[in-house]
Amino acid sequence: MKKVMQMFTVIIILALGLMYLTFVLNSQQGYSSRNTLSVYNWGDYIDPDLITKFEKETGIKIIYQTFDSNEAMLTKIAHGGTTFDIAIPSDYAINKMKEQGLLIPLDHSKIPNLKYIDPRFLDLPFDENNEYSAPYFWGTLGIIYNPEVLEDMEFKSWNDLWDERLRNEILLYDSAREVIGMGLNSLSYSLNETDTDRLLEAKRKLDTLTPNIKAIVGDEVKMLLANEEAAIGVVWSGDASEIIGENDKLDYVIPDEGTNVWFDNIVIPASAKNVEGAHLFINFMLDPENAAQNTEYVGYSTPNMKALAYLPEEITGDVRFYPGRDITDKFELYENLGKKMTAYYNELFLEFKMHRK
Ligand code: N2P
Repeated sequence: MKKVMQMFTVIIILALGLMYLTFVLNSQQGYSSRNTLSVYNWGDYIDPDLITKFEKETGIKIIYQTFDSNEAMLTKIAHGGTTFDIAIPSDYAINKMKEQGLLIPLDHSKIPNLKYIDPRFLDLPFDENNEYSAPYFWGTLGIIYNPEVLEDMEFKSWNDLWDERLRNEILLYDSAREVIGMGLNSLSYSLNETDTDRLLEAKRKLDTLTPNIKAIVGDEVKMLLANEEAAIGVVWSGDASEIIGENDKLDYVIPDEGTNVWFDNIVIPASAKNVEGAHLFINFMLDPENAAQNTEYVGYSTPNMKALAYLPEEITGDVRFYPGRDITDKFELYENLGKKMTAYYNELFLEFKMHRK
């Protein structure tokens, strides 16, 4: 009997020890997830000083990772291996994430700085009432070119890119929607085309652009163009503004057929561990002074009305980067095309890239 009692005591002690250990580990994990914030953003898309400022103000340490396309970001978040508290996707990708249950709704009472966002950028079709997303930057896709190298050339149409004087001069992003979209635009088709004949036609047309393509790149596009290692690029407006800031010989135009207008918004992925910290971060980035600082650093256009007041007129008055609603209303937003069609766009883009080799 004594032995049984002894064994019983040992078991009780072991069980209590185990419970204590679990409690300590759990509370440590809770502590660490409350004190870190894992942020997933496009490359070159935040002023690093703002990360330091947020960390100082809140005591929360930011763990920062970058992506270079919505597709890469979606794959990583959907696979769930890494968890993020914040991500900054574009419009159609936000719609996809909502559909797949990959986001949690925002608590607007914790983001009072939402009031500084121009209503033009709120309540957009990809996220009505901004239930899941808060505006970060916006822009267009267009052509940046060096008029000194390309004397007498004008870019009135996307078709001008096919001019034989542009041999080995064009840089494109490694991004399916942008490249296939440009092919579609050049044929005056919709950027959300789902007719496979038209899509094949656009892909075949893009194949004929091959001799003019110098490289398919990521963020290095800015360095290559600013250093005049290529004379022309199909780039997002904010990259163009940054490049022109470094080399003012270059110019940015949107061809007559129109283009894509895009909106990058901040979201909280469903797997977030620090939802409280994520709201703090969103509100911090929407603070007008922080938003203005970020805009000056990154070069993209801010949707924050009050931030505009802190920015020089030469930035906010430049219609190439702050086109009015009358202009952007004529442009198209990428729509969420669904799984099958997205896969088809990606396949066409891959074939196009293979064709170059
Ligand atoms: C910044 C990329 C901006 C993405 N490097 C445009 N949606």
